[in-house]
Amino acid sequence: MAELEGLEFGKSDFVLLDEVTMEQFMENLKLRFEKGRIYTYIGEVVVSVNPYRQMDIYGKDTIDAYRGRELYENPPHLYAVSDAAYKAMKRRAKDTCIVISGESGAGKTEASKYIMQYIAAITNPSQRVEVESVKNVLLKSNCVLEAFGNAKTNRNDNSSRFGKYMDINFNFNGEPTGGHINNYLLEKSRVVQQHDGERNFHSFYQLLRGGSDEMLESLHLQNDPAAYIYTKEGSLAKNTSSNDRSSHRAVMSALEVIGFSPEEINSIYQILASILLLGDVRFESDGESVQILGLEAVGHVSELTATEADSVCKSLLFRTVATGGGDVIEKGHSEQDACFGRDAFVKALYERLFGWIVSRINSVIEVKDYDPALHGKNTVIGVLDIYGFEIFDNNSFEQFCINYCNEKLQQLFIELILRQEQGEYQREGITWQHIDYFNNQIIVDLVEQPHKGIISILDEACLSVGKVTDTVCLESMGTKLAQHPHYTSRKVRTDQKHGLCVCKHFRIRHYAGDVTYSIEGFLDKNKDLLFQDFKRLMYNSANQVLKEMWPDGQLSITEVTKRPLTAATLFKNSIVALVDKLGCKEPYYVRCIKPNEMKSPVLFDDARCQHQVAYLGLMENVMVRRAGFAYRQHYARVLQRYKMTCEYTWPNHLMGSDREAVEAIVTQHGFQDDVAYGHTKLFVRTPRSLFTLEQERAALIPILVLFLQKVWRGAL
Ligand code: AOV
Ligand code: MG
Repeated sequence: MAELEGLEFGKSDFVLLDEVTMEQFMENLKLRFEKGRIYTYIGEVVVSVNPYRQMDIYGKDTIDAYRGRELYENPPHLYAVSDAAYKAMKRRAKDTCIVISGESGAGKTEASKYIMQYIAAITNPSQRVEVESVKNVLLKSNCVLEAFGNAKTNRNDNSSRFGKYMDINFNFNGEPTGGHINNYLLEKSRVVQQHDGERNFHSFYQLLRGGSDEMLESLHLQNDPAAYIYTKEGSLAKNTSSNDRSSHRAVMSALEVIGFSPEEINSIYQILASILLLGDVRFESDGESVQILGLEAVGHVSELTATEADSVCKSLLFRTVATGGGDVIEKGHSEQDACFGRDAFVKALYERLFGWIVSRINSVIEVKDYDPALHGKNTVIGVLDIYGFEIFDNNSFEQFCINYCNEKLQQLFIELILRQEQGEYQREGITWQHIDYFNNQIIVDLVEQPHKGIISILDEACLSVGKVTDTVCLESMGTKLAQHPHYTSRKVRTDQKHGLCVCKHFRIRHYAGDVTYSIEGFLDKNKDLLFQDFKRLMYNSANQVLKEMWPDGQLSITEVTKRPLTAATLFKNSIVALVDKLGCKEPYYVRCIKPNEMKSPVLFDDARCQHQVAYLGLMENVMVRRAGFAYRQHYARVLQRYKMTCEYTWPNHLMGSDREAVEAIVTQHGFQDDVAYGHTKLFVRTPRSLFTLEQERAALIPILVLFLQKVWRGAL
């Protein structure tokens, strides 16, 4: 309830709209944004609009105001849902999760950081050292993960290019005892190529701009991103250099605090340097064989990776293959294959580095020696911050995966919101009416169904023996999915004279809008082929950290027979597991909205916002909340708040139970037809009734204050 905010700030809960129309919804959202009220509820769901400016609402005072309070006691805030999730976890020993969704740049990562800061601030009042250190690592890990997993895109200057799900574990006292981070599909293609106006991962620029002369010299690097192919394009981005410098210091110190050893930190930067240097290695063919141009760089790479220079050259130029007869031969690459091999190697180096950093952080925060018999149930709050829905000018395999992931999360939202409502009514013994949603299951099926879905068709093409090209695969998708209402293949005329048409694109009608994907590169990215020679090269490194990242390099070529799962299938499996994990927790939702494309703090682009409200299903969310009962509250709470409005309950009621006392209040105000009595809670159908009570209470407060003043002065 909006008791702490005047009506000039609009309605603090969309459920309180006079009518549930898109017009009223948007009017309220806009008004609140313009008044600097970036959070609004739909029941327990927080709708957040990115303010694109620093807000003074995250300080210690605010944290204190929200600590331990109920949702409606304060203006809407991330802190209120964080507290609700924390209370559910602590009081009822429930595993909970906070799912943050919204498109790229809508504010998910920032929200996840505020949520974690809040949880850190309200726990461990006794400042126990081991708890403080867990909290510290959890908070510091953000800085490291963002450096290595985020990049400037055209949508967001600090876009997460990986998905993150973080579990925070608590003991029976509600103190954090540890945690675990799961990361999802890092967009590794960015290491070798970036779109116009975008950058590589922050880590490269931070190193090149922030590393000391001594450090750069030892890594054989120059302090200029423009000097390297992989960072050249992104080096032009404005206003980034000073950030890069200060971030480098922050990352170095975070790595230390987390507990990375100096050798480990050194290895991380040696890998980054090797990647930059490998980018500058060229190949030249004289028609017979292929040579390396840039042998100096190769020498540096071999030094930095603690491998033999000859072996590095060999891995770049040849691949070892097992013949049918069991012989092993070395096959020289074509120039094109050598480039392909190098890029795959560089991408894998970065991906494994990232994965290793995550697992290293996990090893520090992992809950050790927890004995439930001794310490009580170990409960969890999960925070999900995963890449948002993306539509770019050119959409590729990565966007396909990211958008599929968002379909799955939308599916979960639908299921949980309905399930939660239904569950609550059932528990409280109340009948309710069903509301229809647009169910996006049909799109989820289009992507993931066995044998028929897009991923299956891609996998089939990747596993077939003959060389299937992207376009052939697309033809096959076009045929198999022709009848699907959410799928179209787009033909492009390539030969005007003969009228030849070739399919290059396909379009999926996603729940959030139509996205046209370019098929080019899909099969390669899905196959994700990396020549075994590179794996062996790294496994044989004298650097233990590097070796640890490449355990599969120990297999000899004759042992490598099984085809690895494709990238899309691995991703699908990880998302299915994620959804299962979230599904069995009590969910809290933050739905983020991006107000404009210009990163402006004052612009509210009506059309863009309305589109997001529509596809996030927020209107339906309000309707479900209202069709059932807009408000529900424990009897004791209702009584405490409104007892002054009823002669039978003020100052104390003499009825048998709180429920009977609440019935007396409701009857006195004449809205008994608008409520239902649950086993433990009062359910109110329309906001109007609640308003009546609120108004009456507000009118009585000055009288009450006068009354109390008189009592204090001894006048009564
Ligand atoms: P995202 O996580 O949703 O996008 P971010 O959380 O990175 O989006 O937000 C993008 C930018 O918006 C941030 O870098 C801030 O400048 C600004 N911003 C967001 N929330 C706030 C806030 N509460 N207060 C002030 N500024 C904010 V992506 O990771 O691209 O899907 O993959
Ligand atoms: Mg993000």
